[in-house]
Amino acid sequence: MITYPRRIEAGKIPVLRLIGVGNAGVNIADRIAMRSTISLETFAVNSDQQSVAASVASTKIAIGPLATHGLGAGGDPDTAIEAAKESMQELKTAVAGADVVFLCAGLGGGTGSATVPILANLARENGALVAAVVTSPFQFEGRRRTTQAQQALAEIAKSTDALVHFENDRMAELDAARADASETFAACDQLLFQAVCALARLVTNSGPVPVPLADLLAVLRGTGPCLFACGEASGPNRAHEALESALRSPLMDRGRSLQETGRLLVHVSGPAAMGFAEVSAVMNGVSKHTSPDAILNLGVGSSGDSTDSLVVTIIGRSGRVEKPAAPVSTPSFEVPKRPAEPFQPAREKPPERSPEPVAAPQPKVTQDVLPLEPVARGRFDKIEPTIVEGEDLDVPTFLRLRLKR
Ligand SMILES: Nc1nc2c(ncn2[C@@H]2O[C@H](COP(=O)(O)OP(=O)(O)OP(=O)(O)O)[C@@H](O)[C@H]2O)c(=O)[nH]1
Ligand SMILES: [Mg+2]
Repeated sequence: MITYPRRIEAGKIPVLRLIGVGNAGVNIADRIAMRSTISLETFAVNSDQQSVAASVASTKIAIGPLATHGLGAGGDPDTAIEAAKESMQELKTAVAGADVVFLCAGLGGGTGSATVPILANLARENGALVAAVVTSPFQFEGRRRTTQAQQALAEIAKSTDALVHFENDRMAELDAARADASETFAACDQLLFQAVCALARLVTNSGPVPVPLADLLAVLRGTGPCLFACGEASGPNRAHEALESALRSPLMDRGRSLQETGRLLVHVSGPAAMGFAEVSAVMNGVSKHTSPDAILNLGVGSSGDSTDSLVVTIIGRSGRVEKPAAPVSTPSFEVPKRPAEPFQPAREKPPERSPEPVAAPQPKVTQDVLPLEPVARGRFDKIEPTIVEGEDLDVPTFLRLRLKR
C-alpha cells in the first residue's frame, strides 16, 4: 500500500535535506553539496570525527564520541548503535523541520548501516518523506560486510518510503574498463549523486506533466537493486543524445537491463521551449528496449534555468516482468504503441498462423538454438561503442535482433 507523507502540501516549497551517514555517505553528501544546483540542505553525520571535520556539509554532527572515541565504529554495527543512542538528541535535530529527507550511505560498515534506519524512523515520525540511496559492498570486502549490509537493507526498506539500492559489484562488473578501485568508487559516487539529484527534481518539479508521488513510490519501493540512469544533452539532437547517454549509464547495460524491468519511470526535463516531439522521441526510444508488459510512467518537468539542456532520467526496479494486476495509479501519459517489428525476439512466441493444406506429412526438422547471446565485445571491450538510437551498431544485426532460429 502506498502511504503518503503528511508534510508535502500543494503549493508549498518543501524543505529538502540530504544527510550523508558514515564515511561513504558523507563523501557522497560532500560531492552533492559542491556540485548540485538543486536547493538542498546538506548534513554530515558520522562517528568518525575526522570525516565530519573535513566535510563541506552545512551542518556537521559527530555522533557517539564516548562509544567510538571519534574514530568510527570500526565496521561494528553494535558499537554504531551505542553511538547513535548516545547522540539521539543530535539525530532528532538532524531530521527536524525537513519535508523530504534523503539518506545516503555505503552499507556494510557500522555507522551508516546502523544509523540510516534510526534516522529514517525519526524523520518519518516527524511526517517527512524519506528516501534512502545506498550501496551494498563489493564481494571482495568479505562476507561479514555483505551480511551486515543485507540486514541493514532489510531494516531500511521497512523504515523508508523509497529505497534506491545500488550494488557495488554490479556497477564494477558493468564498468570493467575502470580497473582501478578508487575510480570504481568514484563512478559509484557519481551514480549516487545523479540519483539524489534526480529524486530531488522529481519530488519538487511541478512541470507540465508532474510525476504523481504514488507512481514514484511504486517504482522506488522494494529491496531489489534499482535501475537508474540519467543523461543530459543540448543542441538540436538533444532528445536522442540525452537518451543515448542515459542508456550508456553503467546499470543500463546499453539498454538491455530495461527488458527485465516491470515498472519504469521516465522523466524528461528541459527548458520551457521543449517540444512534444522531443518527449515522444525519448519515450519511443525507451519503449524499444522494454518488455511490452512493462508499465511506463512519464513525467515532464521544466528545468527552470536558462540552458537549453534536456535531461532524461530513467528509474526502474530490476526483476522479470510479472503480468501487472492493475496499475497503482492512472499513468499520466499514454505511451505510444510500439510499431510492429520485423522480427520478434526469440524468447517470445511466434504469432499463430492458420494451418496451410499439406499434401503429405513432412518429416519434422529440428534445429538446435545456437548460443548467440551477445555477452562480450572481446578485444573491442575498451572501445567506445557506436550507439545509434539506443542500438549498439558494433553488435552484429542478427545478434541485436536475437535471431536464434
Ligand atoms: N560509493 C562509495 N562507497 C564507499 C566509499 N567508501 C566506502 N564505501 C563503501 O561503503 C561501505 C561502508 O564503509 P564506510 O562508509 O567507511 O562505513 P561507515 O558507515 O563509516 O561505518 P564505520 O566506519 O564502521 O563507522 C564499504 O564497505 C564500502 O563498500 C566511497 O567513498 N564511495
Ligand atoms: Mg567510517
